[in-house]
Amino acid sequence: MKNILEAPFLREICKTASNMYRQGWDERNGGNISVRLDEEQLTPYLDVKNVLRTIPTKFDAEKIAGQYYLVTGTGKYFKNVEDDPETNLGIFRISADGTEAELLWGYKDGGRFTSELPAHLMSHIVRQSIDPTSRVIMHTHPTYTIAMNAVCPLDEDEFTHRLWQTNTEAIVVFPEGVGVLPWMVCGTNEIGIATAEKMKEYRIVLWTNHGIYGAGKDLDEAFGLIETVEKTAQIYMLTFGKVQNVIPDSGLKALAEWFRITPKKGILQ
Ligand code: 2HA
Ligand code: ZN
Repeated sequence: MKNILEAPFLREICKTASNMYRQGWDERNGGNISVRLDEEQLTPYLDVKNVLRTIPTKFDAEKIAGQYYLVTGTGKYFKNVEDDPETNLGIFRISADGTEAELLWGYKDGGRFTSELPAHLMSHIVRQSIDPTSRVIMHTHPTYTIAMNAVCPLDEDEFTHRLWQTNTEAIVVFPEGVGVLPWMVCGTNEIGIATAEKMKEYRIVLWTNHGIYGAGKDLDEAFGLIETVEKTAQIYMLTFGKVQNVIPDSGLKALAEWFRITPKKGILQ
């Protein structure tokens, strides 16, 4: 067997967690990441028949039975993932009936997957059904996005419009807009269901007064989406109350035409 610590998927999640920590988005145990893996990616490193232990998923994940996931651990700090992946991360398969995670590697201290697993797996189910190449769900606490959400109406078209008006690349990177959930208790199946419902339309979902969810085909894409929202929100907050120039709707339409993208209907006049 090859050394799993050298597997590209592990190196990449370690680098991503460190990078997110350095952005200041993942204080303490804030944030969580899940990556869908293929059996063929794992077999050079692991005996996938060797289940270390099973952990109840506490919701019905039957739609993704048999799938493999690499997921950050509950209570674990992004700051520490790179130095000790085997304690801070786990790899498991969803059992045939969808009620258990069959642990194959990681959570070495007896730990378990993130408390936000329902929101992650329910979002994976939705995003895969829209785009079979979708593999990553990322949750984090980006400072300026949370600040902007606090000073804007919860209306997602209004929020999306303000982002698009602030930064030229915003409409190009997320033409479908940004979903916004009202404040809810985190870690519950309810917030998981609400997040997944938004994921039918959006790859980015804000949790009011909490953080953001991003979906992508790989870690770079999910990170890049969140990074673009955060950069835009930073500009919004730095200029809040003193704005002289925003991109007019005619300009946003011209961008959409030039980049051949279809912005969400009903936002531009
Ligand atoms: O895992 O971010 O939403 C810590 C969190 C919970
Ligand atoms: Zn959170």
